[in-house]
Amino acid sequence: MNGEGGPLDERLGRLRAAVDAAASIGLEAEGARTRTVARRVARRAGFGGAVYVMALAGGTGVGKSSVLNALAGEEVSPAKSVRPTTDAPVAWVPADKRDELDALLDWLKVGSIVTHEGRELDDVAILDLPDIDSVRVEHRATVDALLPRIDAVTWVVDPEKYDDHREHAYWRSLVPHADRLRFVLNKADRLTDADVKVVADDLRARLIASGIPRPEVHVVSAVRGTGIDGLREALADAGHAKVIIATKLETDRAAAAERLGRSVGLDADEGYRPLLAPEDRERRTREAIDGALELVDLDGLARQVRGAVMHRARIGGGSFLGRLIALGSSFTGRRGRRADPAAYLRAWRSRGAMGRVLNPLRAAMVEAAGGLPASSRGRVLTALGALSAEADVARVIDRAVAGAGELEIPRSPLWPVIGALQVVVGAVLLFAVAWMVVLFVAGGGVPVATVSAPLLGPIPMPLALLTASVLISALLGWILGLHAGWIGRRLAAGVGARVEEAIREGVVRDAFGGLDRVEEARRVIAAAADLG
Ligand SMILES: Nc1nc2c(ncn2[C@@H]2O[C@H](COP(=O)(O)OP(=O)(O)OP(=O)(O)O)[C@@H](O)[C@H]2O)c(=O)[nH]1
Ligand SMILES: [Mg+2]
Repeated sequence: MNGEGGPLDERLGRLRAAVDAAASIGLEAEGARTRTVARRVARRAGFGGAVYVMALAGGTGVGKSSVLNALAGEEVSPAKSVRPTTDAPVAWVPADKRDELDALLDWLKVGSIVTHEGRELDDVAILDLPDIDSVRVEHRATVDALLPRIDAVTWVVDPEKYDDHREHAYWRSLVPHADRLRFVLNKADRLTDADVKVVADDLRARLIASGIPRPEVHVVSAVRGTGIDGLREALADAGHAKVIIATKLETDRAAAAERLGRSVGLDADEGYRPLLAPEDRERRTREAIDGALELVDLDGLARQVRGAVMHRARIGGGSFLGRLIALGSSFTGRRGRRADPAAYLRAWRSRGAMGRVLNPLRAAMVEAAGGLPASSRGRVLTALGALSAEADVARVIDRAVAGAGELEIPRSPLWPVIGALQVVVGAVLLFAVAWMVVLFVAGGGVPVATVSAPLLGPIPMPLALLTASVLISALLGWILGLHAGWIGRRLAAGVGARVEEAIREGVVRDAFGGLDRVEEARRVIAAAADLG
């Protein structure tokens, strides 16, 4: 049983994978229905293909049993005028295939088996079924359970009974199997030749209206035997049993795959198409990432990092006053606001509404779900993550910022050197101040050395020292600031890039991950439905 999509086993394997894929995105019921078909097809294929099963089906009293008896030339299944007559399926099978048919007939729950020696119909097991329309509703249940397992159907009608809404419903359900479906208009003996033509044409028209494009109609009379030879020949010439079975099973498999495909918005005519066009997906992702980055505020983060580095530099290498201010800021909490990257990142929620991330994400989900049938939309939306979107986004951002702000603020060996110089300069400054105080107290009685500065002339030594130490301290502070600023910027750039990358990755992988999972499931289903 090879077909376009490889051996049946392989095609069924893809169908089973599609069932799992459907279940993984919340479409368990659709998957279960498909699995039932896959099992049935595999089971039937397992019984082998030497003999195909053809069932005579139709309303009560149309002459199903009579047609079988006429084909057999003996009474296989009692035909009576009381209705309904046949309560359980009866099989008429070639005697030499009887044994190998045992398991198959058992699966079909056919207990009543009559064998024949005829050569003509040696690759078909003909089943006479109970009716589909009598007061015995269990008859109909029997037929409904059996029909999907049958390889070919011959639908029997009589001149009185061929326009029943129940029959039409059956015909429509058999449309995919039209190639293995034929019709018998029985009791032709009750009509004039002219009426036979009228009724047969009318029946054909109704069948075409039911979706069967070229119905094969046999006009017979079971009691008179007219048309029976033609029907027997047609059945004998129906083709190889193997082919009939294979095409039946393939039809079932393909229909099940296509139906599953429709539940995830796949159209057999269009082929595979993602729910969300890649460019829309990209745009929504970009919007969500931008929104998340706004909340995280990379510029603010950079300021915090630079502030933290500056703080550390001041403590290590600041002037006396600078260190005092830095230490003071640690205690007053000012540093927490201006130089604590970790706390700043953790507080991302305070910087705006999550809608900036959620809205594009939700829009993407709604756009994607727009391509789904209403019956599965809700469940697939859940699989897309619609219900957990807010929590997912919060988790993505929390995870992206977690730890990123716990920085090891680098210490430069330059800072303690500057710090030591600041101590020396500070000491000189103190010395100069003290000297000036002494001079002041002495009231001019003490001679004082001077240094001569260009343009300014002689300057008292303490004043010169004071000025120089203030200038040098400022210069050292400036160098410290420059250096710390440089380190801070580098550090901030690194942290910013890491956080940005983590946000990007988190949004793409986690927030939009539902779309990936649903799309992956759809691809598996598309492969099963040969939509590659
Ligand atoms: N006139 C005429 N009567 C027929 C013909 N075929 C069957 N009958 C009669 O129709 C009645 C019902 O025939 P069955 O063969 O039992 O019909 P059935 O479709 O098997 O009916 P159920 O088993 O109840 O579903 C019997 O009385 C038959 O004799 C026919 O070609 N011409
Ligand atoms: Mg019958």
